[in-house]
Amino acid sequence: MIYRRKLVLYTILMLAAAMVRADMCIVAVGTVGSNTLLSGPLVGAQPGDPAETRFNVSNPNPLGEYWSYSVEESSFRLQVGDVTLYGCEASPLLFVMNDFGQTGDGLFLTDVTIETGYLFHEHFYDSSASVFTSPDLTLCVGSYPAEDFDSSYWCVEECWYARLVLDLEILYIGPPGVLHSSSWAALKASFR
Ligand SMILES: [Ca+2]
Repeated sequence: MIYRRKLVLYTILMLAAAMVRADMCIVAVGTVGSNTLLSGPLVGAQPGDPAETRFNVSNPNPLGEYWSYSVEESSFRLQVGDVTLYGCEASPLLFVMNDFGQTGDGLFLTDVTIETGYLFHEHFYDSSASVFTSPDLTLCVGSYPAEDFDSSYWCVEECWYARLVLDLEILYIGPPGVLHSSSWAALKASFR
């Protein structure tokens, strides 16, 4: 029964992914680990506060084991506790790698300018190269718990000594229309 539910959900996700092949959504869910920010809307965030980032990507650029995607600025959302920041600047690129140099799998977004000049970073890396089977995000649809990555850097930075560090609980990759908040519980329960 559980297997059947997984299969049905996976099939739905894959069909949805195929329909919007160039458009995928990355959602990271976790909590605040530490906060040394000095100013701005997230200065009051406390360790343990719930955190979530999401953004849509498009325009995959295949570069072998290392693909880049354009992040859609208007889709970017960072939520920490009861504070939500929307949008980012300068068309950042998300990089996804699979078996890159035969050393690992990962997802990398770096130096993204968001509200009030904060810089946002999101790196999740698996040195065993077993978490992804392709740098094509449409082939990576699913949910990935923090344990799947042995290195993470997910934070909001104000300067080199002032940053809000986020601890990942689970990463979702899927079509934007599927990854809305009401489906997270079902996804989490079904995939893992
Ligand atoms: Ca791999």
